[in-house]
Amino acid sequence: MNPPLRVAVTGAAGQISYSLLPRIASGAMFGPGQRVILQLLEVPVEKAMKALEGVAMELDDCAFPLLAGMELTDNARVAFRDADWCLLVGAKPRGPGMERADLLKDNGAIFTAQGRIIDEVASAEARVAVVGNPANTNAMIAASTARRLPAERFTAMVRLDQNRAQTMLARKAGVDTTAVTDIFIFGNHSPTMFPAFEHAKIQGQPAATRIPDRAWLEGEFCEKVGKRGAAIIAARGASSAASAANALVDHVRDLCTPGAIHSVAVPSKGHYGFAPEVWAGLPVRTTTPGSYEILTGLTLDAFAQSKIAATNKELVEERGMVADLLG
Ligand code: NAX
Repeated sequence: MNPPLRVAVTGAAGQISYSLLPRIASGAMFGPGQRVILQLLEVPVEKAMKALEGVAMELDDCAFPLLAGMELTDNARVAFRDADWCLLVGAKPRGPGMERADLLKDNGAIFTAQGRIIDEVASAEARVAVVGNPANTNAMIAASTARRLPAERFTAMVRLDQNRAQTMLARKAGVDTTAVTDIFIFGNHSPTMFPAFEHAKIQGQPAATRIPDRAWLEGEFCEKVGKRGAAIIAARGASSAASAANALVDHVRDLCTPGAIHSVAVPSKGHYGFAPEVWAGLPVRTTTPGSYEILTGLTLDAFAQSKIAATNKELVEERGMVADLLG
């Protein structure tokens, strides 16, 4: 058997992690033959650390065969030491009356510090996946501090948006979700992101052929994918957790699976009209485990270009708001 992978998870006592950690420990993320050591980071607050102890007790009580160890800590250096994967879930939530710029700055400070420490102490092969919002910009900030690890190793999650779009297309066409492929998310993990339906396929045919309702695709579909997070909060009284954890499992598993084609927020390098220095959701193909190439050559009509321009504008604005934090 391979040596255990060290997986650092921040925000480990939060609601996403509560759904995520059992999935990692059960083998859903790295496969049924791969043991894992969980390195769990929380804030240095008694309540949070106590809650983390409770989570660890539950993981113990699952007797997962693949769980080779756990470390519970409020020290980022301990959490990220020799980590193969760093899953950055913890972030400061937006409080009442808080401006977006303040949220960006507060989280920017967290991700500057964590990016720097990851770069110093994580495995030379470390990969980073950011979930904590604003995820794209947080990934960019963390990557900007790194001197040893290449920027491409820092990704942010747009997979929840992809999964939401996949199910919505399947429902509309009356098919199983597995019949829907190649639905890619472009841009920011925010209501501006664009689910690019024109490349999507349903049972191998263009989605627009199977769903000939262009007004629905451009209107309700895009809007509902973008605002799904708010709809969950309105219904559940809390933000998406199980589906976010599931999306992170998909994000990492597909990044470990050569040939997988999926949406990931990565440094755009100017593809598809995005500013070169922002982290944008883009279609990628995994090349070797943990590495990917951006899929190029997809055509974008005027509608798609206008949607991409809007989400790129937001990413560029976010970058401007944290310019002083970039390393
Ligand atoms: P919770 O508030 O339940 O948990 C967050 C946890 O992070 C808390 O336990 C907190 O103590 C901890 N934390 C805060 N700062 C930390 C730090 N510097 N180091 C370590 N731990 C820290 O939030 P939860 O529902 O789990 O959501 C976590 C993040 O995911 C939020 O930023 C949320 O906005 C974001 N989301 C991102 C999604 C995406 O698709 N990219 C979707 C779901 C979710 O909204």
